[in-house]
Amino acid sequence: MIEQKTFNNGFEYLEITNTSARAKIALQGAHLFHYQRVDRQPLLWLSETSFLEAGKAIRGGVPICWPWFGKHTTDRSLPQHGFARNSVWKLLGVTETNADSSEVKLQLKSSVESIKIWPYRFELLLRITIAQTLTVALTTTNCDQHPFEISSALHSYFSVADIKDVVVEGLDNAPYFDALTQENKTQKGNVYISEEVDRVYQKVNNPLTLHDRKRTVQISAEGSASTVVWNPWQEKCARMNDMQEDGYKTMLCVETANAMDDERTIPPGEKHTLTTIIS
Ligand code: TA6
Repeated sequence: MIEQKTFNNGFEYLEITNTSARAKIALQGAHLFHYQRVDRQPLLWLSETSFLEAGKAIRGGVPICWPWFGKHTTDRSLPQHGFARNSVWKLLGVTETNADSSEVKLQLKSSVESIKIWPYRFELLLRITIAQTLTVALTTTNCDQHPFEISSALHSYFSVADIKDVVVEGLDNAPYFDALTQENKTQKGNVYISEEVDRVYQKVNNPLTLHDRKRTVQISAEGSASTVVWNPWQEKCARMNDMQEDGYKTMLCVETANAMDDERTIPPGEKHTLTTIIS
């Protein structure tokens, strides 16, 4: 079942329910901000103080970072992580393949406004499959006469019982850029979080496993060779106006990306799909 709902301030979202799970997707940013299997705790973390209003990115769920990841390389006045997550997408439709699986399709096309920011014609299609497994697939189509380069991320916020107990397995020996020290390093063993972490891992070509006291989550990717791991920790969290003071204790971002060395160039008329599969 799918229902179109609105918060009191007019912020529109979709609520999808089937025999597997319940999910909520804001039309702004095609932003999945809730996914919960019928027999489980919510999979995705959502800040208790997140904005849920036009023009402000939701703090949590799966933000779509596109057509650039991080700060814009030349124009700092442009929004961090691109404009897709602050744009209102169009619902193309929902396919209920069967009782336990629903596929929601949303579209964002280039516009006069977008071309002022990023001078290319494009079409974005997001397919979110709500089932026992959560799949988010972002397809970029180059509708322009010129090739363009994108960096992007499905910036997933995972809900965890206690960040101190979390282990991320599968990044052993992966090179990464440490955004905090601006240094290139190599991961040794599993990833543990006991301070602010902001890392872009490269050469990631295997599923990752997030071990949490509550559960184990497998994160697989297609069309991606980079993964971002982020936790703001205490000080940065306290400075964020859309994150509760102790929010860092119960979340971890593990983001399926095309970031830094994994940026993608798309020729005219061609497509690229970035997919994260979470089970
Ligand atoms: O994915 C990690 C990161 O790039 C961090 O540097 C931090 O800025 C985070 O994204 C959140 O960014 P946002 O623009 O959503 O506040």
